[in-house]
This record gives sequence, structure tokens and C-alpha cells, in this order.
Amino acid sequence: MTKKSIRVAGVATPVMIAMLLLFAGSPSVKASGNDQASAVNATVKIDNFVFGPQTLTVPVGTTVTWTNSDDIPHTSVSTDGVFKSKVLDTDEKFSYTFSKAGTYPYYCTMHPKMTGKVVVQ
Ligand SMILES: [Cu+2]
Repeated sequence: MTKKSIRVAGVATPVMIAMLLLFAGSPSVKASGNDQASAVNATVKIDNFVFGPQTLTVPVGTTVTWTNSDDIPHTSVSTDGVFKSKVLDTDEKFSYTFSKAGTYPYYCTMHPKMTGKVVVQ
């Protein structure tokens, strides 16, 4: 009995040391907190000539994806020239990552009355 438990401990210890070294040497473990905006995603759906939600508030670093769920083409173009999608046909998507805080108004170049806003905090 004693011999068996010694043998088990002899195997387990090197494995545990290896795992400790692995964790200690990996900087990504530190970044697992929720307060850092690392890979946040948000979606704006274009449907029936409306961007939804019309105002989207996201943390800095968020990638916003516009999806055209309408059956006619639309675009998503920043009023200040920050981003510009191509013409999006039905079910096509456009993504932009907001790395700076601010308010980003945008509109559809084909239907300029269609407007929306992304607020980055
Ligand atoms: Cu449009």
C-alpha cells in the first residue's frame, strides 16, 4: 500500500510542476479578467430601411458587424469618413473595430435618410 501511493505521488508531482510552470509562463492567463475589452462583438441589423439598434453603445475595442437583413442593398458609411462599407446585398456583412472612444454617426449612402450611431466608451 505504501509503495503504491509513493509511486502515484512520484508521477503526479512532475505533472503538477509542469502545469505550474505552464501557467506561470503564460501571460495570457493574466488577461482573462472581464474588465479588459479584448474581443467584444456587437451587431447592427439592417432591416426594412432601419439600422437596429439605431444607437449602439459599446466599449472601446468592440468589433461591430452590420448585417443586411433587408431584401434590397444598403451601405453603412461613417458621416466623418471613419469607415465605409461596400454595397451590402441581402445577408452580406460589414465589420469595423472601434479602437477609440467617441460618437460615430453613419448613414446609408443609397438611402441617406437611414441613419444610425455607434457610441464608443
Ligand atoms: Cu439603404
